Parts: sequence; structure tokens; C-alpha cells
Amino acid sequence: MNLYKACLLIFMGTSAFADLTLWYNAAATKFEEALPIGCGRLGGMVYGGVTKDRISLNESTVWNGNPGNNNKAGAANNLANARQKIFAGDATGTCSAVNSMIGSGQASFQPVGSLYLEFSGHTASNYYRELDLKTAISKTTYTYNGVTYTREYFASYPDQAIIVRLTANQTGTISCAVSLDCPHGNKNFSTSGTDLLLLNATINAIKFQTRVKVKADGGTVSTANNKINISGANSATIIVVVGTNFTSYDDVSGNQVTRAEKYLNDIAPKSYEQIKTAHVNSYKELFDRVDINLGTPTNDSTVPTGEQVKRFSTSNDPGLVRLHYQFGRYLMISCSRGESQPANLQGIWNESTSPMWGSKYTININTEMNYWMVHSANLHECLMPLVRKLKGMVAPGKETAKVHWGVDKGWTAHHNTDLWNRTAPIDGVWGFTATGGAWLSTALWEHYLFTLDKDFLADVYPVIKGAAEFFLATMVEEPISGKKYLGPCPSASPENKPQAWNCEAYFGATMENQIIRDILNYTIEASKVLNLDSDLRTQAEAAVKRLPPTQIGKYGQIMEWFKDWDNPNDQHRHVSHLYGLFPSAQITVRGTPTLANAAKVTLTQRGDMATGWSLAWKINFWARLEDGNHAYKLIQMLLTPSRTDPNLFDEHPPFQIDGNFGAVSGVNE
Ligand code: FUC
Repeated sequence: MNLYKACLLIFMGTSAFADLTLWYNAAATKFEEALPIGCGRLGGMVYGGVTKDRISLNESTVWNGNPGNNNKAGAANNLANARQKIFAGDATGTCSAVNSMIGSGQASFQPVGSLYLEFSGHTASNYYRELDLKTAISKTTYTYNGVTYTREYFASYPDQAIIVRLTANQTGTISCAVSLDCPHGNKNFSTSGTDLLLLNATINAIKFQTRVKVKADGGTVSTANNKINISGANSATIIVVVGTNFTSYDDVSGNQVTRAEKYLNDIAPKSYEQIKTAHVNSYKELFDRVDINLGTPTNDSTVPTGEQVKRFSTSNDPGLVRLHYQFGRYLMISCSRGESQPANLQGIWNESTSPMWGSKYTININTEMNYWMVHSANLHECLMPLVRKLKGMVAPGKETAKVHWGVDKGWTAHHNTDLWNRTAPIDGVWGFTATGGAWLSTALWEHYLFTLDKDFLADVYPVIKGAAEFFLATMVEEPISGKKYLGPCPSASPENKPQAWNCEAYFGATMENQIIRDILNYTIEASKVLNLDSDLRTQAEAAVKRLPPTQIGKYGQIMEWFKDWDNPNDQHRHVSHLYGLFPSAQITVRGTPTLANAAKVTLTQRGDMATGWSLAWKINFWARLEDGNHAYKLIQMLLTPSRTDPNLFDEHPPFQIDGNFGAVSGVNE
């Protein structure tokens, strides 16, 4: 134990260094060092600054944009032409036809602003900051002028509020100015009475209100210049709530003011201890279900968490793998719960008004990866925000099926969606995969397999069935192989392009065939469980038999495309054609050893090094191939500063949460 830590142990009591704690001896200077708290709908990033603390705030429905679709009118008129060009072997013609079928853009997830706490004149000795995963409480403590100050921060699910608690070991020493900022143009700050601060803001269709209330013991509380001033208090509790007008993807008629008011009125009479106890109990109900023992931690946990990441390549500390694993479970509980929106690319933690990829839902891998772990890590309740979203995507997805694919059966979503449940293909030909909705829907069947909850299955069956019906209505017979396979067309392998064809779109990309196989089979199975739709079942059974099989190419690899176009030097981050190996189970070491060997060839050709989420996917692949050493090698590549931040956020780069969640799934595998 080093001297610094020994001092702190005496200073704080032993709990500070108990396990499952992220800890630091300096305030965060950037997002990647700040500590995330969240209760599903609300998120905060805690910086722990001494003279000026900052908690940046998010609410899961604060997005830009407006309700409405992003379909391109008349897109389906180009479909026959695109297919004709594909079957005529005209790549240029294919790309130009598919290009004319791309819809318009999508909205992006937006910050609410930040809460600031100013402690004029403070400097710190014995500074310490932590996030305790066992309680979901972050803490900052330091000594100034002989007084030890402590701040606790958490986001309460039962009370739907972010709480900051200020205490000190001497009475009457807490003085602090509390304020808000907001990066949006259309906003208004005000105060009410002596203890309430309000922010009203509008971003396109979304209106939100933030309310900050201070309750102090002793001293005085007053308002001036849009700040709440606490002076000479013994302790103080700061309560932050946010209400928005968002009701559903097509309804923004809610009242943000009455919602914010209600959250605050409900929590106002409660004591800090009551609020904290309710929070801890509700969190532990989910978190405490799972722990993992990977061996005795090395004494590496005597250095701050960011240092542990730096040292992992030599320390191989099982304690850090466990911490990272449990941090992933913590993040899921904190960003996908109850009435919240599902975890987006950054979970719920975003400070930028122009975040990378809109901090939205990329559904050609990333959102699915977020949720791989919910069942295996025993957090199945956390799937519910995604379940609700999927139900809400059916109607927009039916419209996209009509406008882009000319069918009035089923629903589809392409490679991205947003708060408004937009489902059209966007960005370019490389985004032309119609299996986004079907892939997401596989999580619904998986939920049934884990819970055997028939009521749940009956409730979500229209989503699963609709995803299958779309393909039954749109798949075409190919005249290329002589085998008359039935498959999706045009079809792309996410974001990758075969050099030999020079267009992303073709017939029957392997991943799309595999996803369709799953969604048809799940529909067949679900219809049997529920004793429904025997005609549809017969149709699906016939179609499954005609899907192109997963093929092995000239290098012994799994073929990414319908033709043997793979380049053995292609190190593309998407390994889409191994969907069949993971998350699906179409390729297994014992069931389909030849395909499993081919998957190994593909993974070897693709190489190990990749973006954060791609590394995480590869952990799952190698685990499924029953090669634990290779899976561990990828964990080593992930737990390094270029891929794991000091706060353990995964780096694509930039921060993208799928790598955190995908790694949890990988450890479970
Ligand atoms: C897909 C990936 C990128 C990134 C983005 C959010 O487009 O190919 O690497 O993760 O999603």
C-alpha cells in the first residue's frame, strides 16, 4: 500500500478502497475522466472540481429534429432498375440506382446543459474522487482550511432526479453558488423564491425544463442573478429534475413544466437519507445479481483507475477485468431503465451539440451490441426501453417498406434510427441494409428464450412477425448461381464494399441472409408457441429452405458476399458475415465444424486490432470458437489507454458505449 493510499484510508475509512470502485486523486479535466451517473432517463457526468464542480446533464428524450419520417418519395420506383443492374453485372448502374433510393438525415442526441457548484477560494489537499459500483454513488472529498468537505452524487431511479449532497466535518462551513448553463440558443434561466432555479429551453420540437432545488441544514439559501447561493450551511442537498414534452416518437404534446414540477414535488418532502436508501436499494436489486471471480486481484488497485488501465498490459490484473465488467453492468442499469429511451451510441452521456454519428442508434451492429449482455448479465429489465422502441418502429417501418420497397407487408428499418424512429436508408449505398429492424428484433425472441414469458412473446409477436413478413414480401430469386436462391436484393454487407464489384449493393450479402434466416425461424417458433398464423409459418418454412447458405470461399474463409469477392487483406472493422457465429448460433464449433474453421480463417485474415466495438465483437467471436486465450488477447487490446479511457469508457475512438457492453457480453461468453 502506498503512502498516499494509506493516508486516505485513515482519512476516509476503509470503504473508500473497497473493491468495485473507480477512483482518482485529481478532479476530472475532461469528459473521459469524469464519472457517469444515471437512472435511465437522466444522466450526469461528474467532474469533481474543487473551486468549481460540474455535472453535465442529459435527459434521454432531449434530441434535435422533429417528428416525421425520412423516407424518399418514389424511392421504390428505382427498385426494379437496381435489381436489373445487379443481375446484369453492372456495378456502376447498381450504385447509381441504389443511390437514388437513399432517404434524408436523422436527428442527434443533445445535452441538457451543466450544473455548476462554485466553492469560492477552495483549494484541496488529500483530494479523492470515486464511483462506487456497489451503490451507484460518486463521491468527491478533500481538505481545505482544516475542514474536510465531501460531496456525494447519484441519479435516483425511484425519484427520477439527480442528487448532490454537500457535507463537511465542521458545522456552518458549506458555502456554494449553484448555477446552470445550457448550450442551446433558445433558452431562459430564472429563479423562484429563495431556493429554486429554472431553465426552460427549446430545441426544434423538444421543449424541456430543468429545475434545481436546494435544501440546506443551517446557514442561509438565497437566489440572485440566476444562481442559488448557500452560505454557512452544515449540509445541503441539491436536487435536479428535468421534464420534457416528449411523449412518443410522433407525439410531443406532453407538458415539460408540469412534469418537472411533479418530479420535484414528489421528492421534496423526503429526507436525504430516505432518497439515498431508496436509490441504493433499487440499484442493488439489479446490480447485486451477478458477480464474477477471475482470480485474485494484483495489488494494482492501489493505483488510480486510469493508471490501472495504463499498466494492464503488464499487470494483467483480474481485478481490473472484473471492474470493467461490472462497470459495463453499472452503465446498462444507469442508461436503459424504466421509461428511458434505449442506450444510444453513448448510452445517455453526451455533452456535444454535434456528437459523433449523432449519438443516435446505429443498428447495423452498435445498438444490438449494446443489448447482447442484458440477458447473460442478468439485467433483462434493461431491455424494456428497446422493446418499447421496437414496437414504436413498426408503423414508421411499414411506411418505409412501402415507400422504399414497394410492399405493404411487414416493416423494415435500415442502418440507423433516432428518437423519431426514422427508418429509411440514409448516408449512401453503404447504408443500404434493410435488416436493422430484424436484427434488433432478434433480442425479443432471445428475451422469450431466457424468460419463457409467453405474455411477453404475445405482446411483441407483431414486431417479430412484421420483420419477417417484410422479407417474405421483398426477397427475390437470383439468376446468378443456377440454384435459384431466394434472398434480399439490393443487399449490402454493412459499410463494406467488395473491390471486385465496386459497389456496396448486390444480391444476398451473407449477414443479411443470416439475419433473415434467424428472423424467419424465430417467427416460425413464436407462431408455434402462440399457436398462431399457420399459413405464414408454412410460407416462412419454405422461404428458409431457399435462402443462400453461408458459403466458404477460395481462401477457406466465410464469404462476406454472395460471390467469392473477399480480399484476404481486408481488415474492415465490421465482421458482418460472422453474425452467424455471434450473436447468432448458425455457426458452432460442434454443430458446424467446417464453417467454424472458416470463421477462424476470416477472423485471422481480418486481424485483431480494430475500433473499440469491433474488438469487443471479436472477444465474443473467439469465445464462441472456444479459444479463450485469443479472447483474452482481445481483452488486453481493449484494456489499454487508446481503447479504454481513465473513466473506463470505451473508445472507438471517440467514446462509444457499445465497446463497454460488448466486452461484458464477451466475458460472459
Ligand atoms: C458504424 C461503424 C462506425 C461507428 C458508427 C457509429 O457506422 O462502422 O465504426 O461505430 O457505426
